[in-house]
Amino acid sequence: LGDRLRLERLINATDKSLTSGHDVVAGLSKTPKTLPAKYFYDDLGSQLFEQICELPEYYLTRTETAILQTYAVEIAQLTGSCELVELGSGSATKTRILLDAYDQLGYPLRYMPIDISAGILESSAFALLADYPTLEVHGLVSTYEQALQRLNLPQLPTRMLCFLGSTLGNLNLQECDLFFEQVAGALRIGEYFLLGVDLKASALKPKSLIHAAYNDAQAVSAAFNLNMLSHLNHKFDGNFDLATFQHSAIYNERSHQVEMYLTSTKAQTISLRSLLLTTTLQSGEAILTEISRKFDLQQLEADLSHKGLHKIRVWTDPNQWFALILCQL
Ligand code: AVI
Repeated sequence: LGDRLRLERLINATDKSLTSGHDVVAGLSKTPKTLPAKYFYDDLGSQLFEQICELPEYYLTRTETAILQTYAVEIAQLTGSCELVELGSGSATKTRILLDAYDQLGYPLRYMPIDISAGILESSAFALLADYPTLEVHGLVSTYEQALQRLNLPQLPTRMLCFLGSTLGNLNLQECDLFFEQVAGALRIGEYFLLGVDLKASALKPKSLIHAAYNDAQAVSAAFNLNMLSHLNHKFDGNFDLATFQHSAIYNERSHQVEMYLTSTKAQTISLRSLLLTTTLQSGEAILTEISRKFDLQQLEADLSHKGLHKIRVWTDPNQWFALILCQL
């Protein structure tokens, strides 16, 4: 495989500070308390997320996959030959649909997966190289911010930056605004941005559907949510007792977002020793661990175009649950 694979770590896994933990301290010092969603994704968390994607209730992945399967060749025809750069590549299952389309049109296959979890990045890169004999992979173990700064370097081929799975929904309004700016800053004129987003509840999309996706019968979502605490325990020498927290997720109709919480079932004191942080929780006190925003297409297109990312085409499923937007800088 040698010359077809390059993996670079912009973050060091043995270094206990994915960040300084400053964001954890800030979130737990607020009322109500919050924790940053990126701490879901240690290797186990990434695996649990892959399991979520296969749950019957989690319609997002299969709906986006179906849209990609239907339109990948059209996407490849619109962009022409380009390198695929993917933020939050995970297992890269959906990427294969795009690679197949570019391959079918006879374009060379280049892929730059970017993920915060080294384990999943490596295993997905090996699997792709085995299945695509001409593919070249240059992976980055990195946060989105680091990677986008890094992409802002002169490179030869045209690139299409892919951000699939509605991960955009996990950013709040300000973060989203900044993210679009960073994307626009990382791309050169004429390059592409392919964005997959989950849409708001509507006549064709009951709220109960969205609710069930985050409250599955097998409780994988609950395990995923709780795993953040064990990740924080390892990373910051913490003493969260997972048995004293309960998962919940609600669809907030006013803000069109799912809110995921971990609620303490008793009054307790938590410490994260390497952060020198001690905090108390009341019985019944909830920590917000994630928002998952659901989008209005017109609003989103306006926000993108405001940052110079102009819509080329939009594709949805027949029920308009999910959308793929191709933009060009
Ligand atoms: C990664 N992200 C798009 C998922 C979502 O649906 O917001 C994370 C997730 N949280 C709970 N289930 C899945």
